[in-house]
Amino acid sequence: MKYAFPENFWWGSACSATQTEGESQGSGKGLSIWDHWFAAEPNRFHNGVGPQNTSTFYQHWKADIQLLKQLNHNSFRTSISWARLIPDGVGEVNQEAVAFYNQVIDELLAQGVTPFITLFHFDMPMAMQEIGGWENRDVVAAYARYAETCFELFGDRVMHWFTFNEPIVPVEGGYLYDFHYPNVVDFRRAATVAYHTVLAHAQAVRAFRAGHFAGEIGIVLNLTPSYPRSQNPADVKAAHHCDLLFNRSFLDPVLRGEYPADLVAMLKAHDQLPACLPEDSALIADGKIDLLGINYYQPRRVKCRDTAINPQAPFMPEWFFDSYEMPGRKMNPYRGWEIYEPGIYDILINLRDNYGNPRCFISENGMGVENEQRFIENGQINDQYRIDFISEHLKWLHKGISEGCNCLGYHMWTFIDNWSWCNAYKNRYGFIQLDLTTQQRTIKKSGEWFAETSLNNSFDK
Ligand code: BGP
Repeated sequence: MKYAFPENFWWGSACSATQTEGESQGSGKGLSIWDHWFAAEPNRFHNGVGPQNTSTFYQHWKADIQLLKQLNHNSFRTSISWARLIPDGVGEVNQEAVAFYNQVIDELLAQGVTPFITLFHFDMPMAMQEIGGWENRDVVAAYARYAETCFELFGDRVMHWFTFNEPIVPVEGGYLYDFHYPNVVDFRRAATVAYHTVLAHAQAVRAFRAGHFAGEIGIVLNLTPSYPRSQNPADVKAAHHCDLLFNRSFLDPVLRGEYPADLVAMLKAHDQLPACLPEDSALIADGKIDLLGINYYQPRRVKCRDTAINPQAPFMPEWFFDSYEMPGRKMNPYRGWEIYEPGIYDILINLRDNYGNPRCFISENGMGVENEQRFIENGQINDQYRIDFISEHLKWLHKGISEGCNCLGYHMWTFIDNWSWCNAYKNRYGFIQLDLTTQQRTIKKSGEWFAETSLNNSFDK
């Protein structure tokens, strides 16, 4: 069967500044929380590999953009590093960074690859973290100024902006589950961070609209459909709570301009609401987006709790649910994530039916695999598993589009194998293999498959 996609469908991949640029301590860049945390606790990072030398895009951007072209990308998402552009978070702009991002954007355009630019991908400048990070409203204002600076510097050429990538991840990692700096475990502080991130997003959208910049502005959210173990009302309720906490906490403000009433009620009942100012709701209403990026890796399967809550333990999302391991689920054992292709379709249908069918695209989907060298045949990684992963997801995406969903493209995570935060280079996601010693780049079989698919705007299966 042939799966053909709409005209001008976006085919590409995504990455982020911290994970690819390297040169994290030079060229005028300020430190981010990642540089600081690695210096303090290198043991937290797989094989002690930190953010200094990630994939050397800062040196090899020109050759790498050639490779993008070779993969027939018509679009590509990366992020601007706030700490590189404005080393102290506020104040002076680093001209070397301006020159670097200008070159990258210009070269992408020259090669016919549309740049999609994210403004914040987990990388808080350390100077901003030192004054409280997202817990401090001054940082919200500083972020809005940084966003405006980016629109002014690059907005004549960048037509697709994203305020945040997966804004819930720094909330979960940094303030609940101890996998990002500052390793706080405190729900109310987490809720404040999430709330201020939404305000920061809305401020940036306001600045974008007020400046009448060309193009469009959106956000990238990791949406994890919540599936209950059964239709028992207790399980269904657990799934509803997860949906409120992990999806709708960002999805509703950016698409509907307000928070779900049940989420607010739920946090209020547990005395976890952040401090709100009267003018906040008008600001949030102004944060409605033009384009939604959807990152989809895995579903969330839940059931109602089997055990009573320990009243001494910190208040956590898990007070409302237990994770459920569905028998027979398909796993990516390297990352420990379930692979469930219909999830992509369920997300799109939910957006179509409950959110007015917004303009959206899949901004990340991917499969991290360990020790891929074992699949080398004639000098190339034969990653048939990745081709199967992509094509099975694309089938469901195709079904969504054929049923009217407004999905405009598909970007893979990622282009060249890159640095996965605390997992460093453990799991490889790229279309292109990276030799960490020589920095040599070699296209994998999936890269060739994707180039072909993008060229034909279709694939057969
Ligand atoms: C997403 C992030 C990416 C990327 C990817 C893969 O959540 O937007 O930055 O890293 O996941 O996950 P990981 O690197 O943790 O394996």
